[in-house]
Amino acid sequence: MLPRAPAALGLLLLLLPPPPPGEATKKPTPCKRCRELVDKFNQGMVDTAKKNFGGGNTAWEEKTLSKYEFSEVRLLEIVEGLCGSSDFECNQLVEEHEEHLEAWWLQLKKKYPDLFEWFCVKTLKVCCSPGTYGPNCLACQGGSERPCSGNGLCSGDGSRQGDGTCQCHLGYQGPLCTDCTAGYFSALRNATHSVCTACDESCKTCTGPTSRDCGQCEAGWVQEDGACVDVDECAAETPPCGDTQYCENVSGSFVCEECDPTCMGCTGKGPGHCKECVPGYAKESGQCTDVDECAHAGGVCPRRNENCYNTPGSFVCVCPEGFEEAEDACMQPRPARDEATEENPAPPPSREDL
Ligand SMILES: *[C@@H]1O[C@H](CO)[C@@H](O)[C@H](O)[C@H]1NC(C)=O
Ligand SMILES: *[C@@H]1O[C@H](CO)[C@@H](O)[C@H](O)[C@H]1NC(C)=O
Ligand SMILES: [Ca+2]
Ligand SMILES: [Ca+2]
Repeated sequence: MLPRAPAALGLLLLLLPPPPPGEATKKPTPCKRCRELVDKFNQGMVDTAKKNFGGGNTAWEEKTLSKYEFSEVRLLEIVEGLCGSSDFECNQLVEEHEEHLEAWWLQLKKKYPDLFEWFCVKTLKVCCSPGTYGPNCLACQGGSERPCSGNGLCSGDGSRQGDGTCQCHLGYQGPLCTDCTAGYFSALRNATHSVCTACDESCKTCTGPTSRDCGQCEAGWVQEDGACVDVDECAAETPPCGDTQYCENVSGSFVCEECDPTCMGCTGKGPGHCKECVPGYAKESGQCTDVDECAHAGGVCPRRNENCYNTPGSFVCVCPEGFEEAEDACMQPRPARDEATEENPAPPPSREDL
């Protein structure tokens, strides 16, 4: 018997709230739960192996060490670390089967060193050995040694579920995942192995790795001198991009990018590739640059005394501070006068509405 553990577990289980009803729908399969438990158990064995009795090798220490190694004390330590305190399902599983775990630990470990095989497959019958599936643990398609020729996943592999059929990895197809899909070619094929390798990006189908091995070209490539070469879509008679965009030829395709905002039409990125400039800009050593209208001889501001400020793409005319705007000039300020008394004879505030 495990000292104290059952009582402690029972108390723990009583104190725990029942699992929320929603959990039931997405709970892990019994096999997955068993596998997790075994993983934790194996980890517990690793952790406790490092523990206690470091160094020294006197006869007494060796004797004590081997005593601990197979002891119920060590088993209890491992079992205590198996489940999180709020993991109801895990604690239930341990409680239900701790006699099994104890029997394996004390008597069967030598004969059945793989706890997963002994506990989850043979004893609880909730899992299958790797490479087998279904209620009776039948061999997967392609055999239990290398299911699906090593190129796919066997449905239900290692569980008591599934139908043993293959879900092939990318590039493979067929019941045993030995055939290559379009876009892949067979790089190796013998009685037991099949390797499919991706074609060059220019091929839709191929018999080898380069653009010269294409059967059909991929969209965006054309057959030329025995190879598939990229189409320059930008050179098409009707350009594929808009008036405010330029076209960039890329492998298998093309992209349209917006012109610089200073351009009216362009052939590439930035203000240096404009066809024409937008109003307010002019080409200056090949680049569309803001025109400094204020620098024009004679000035651009129509009114007398007016100040000119250059802005990107334009300019503004404003009267100097304190000047007053008139039809055709900025007027010098008149001498100051008492505006408050003339225009705002402020009445004393009424208190009645407070
Ligand atoms: C098939 O090819 C694999 C991978 O190269 C090789 O390991 C295996 O021995 C080959 N089997 C046969 C039967 O030739
Ligand atoms: C663009 O077009 C030319 C065809 O003139 C092609 O040879 C070239 O490789 C294409 N692709 C890229 C990414 O430049
Ligand atoms: Ca292209
Ligand atoms: Ca300007």
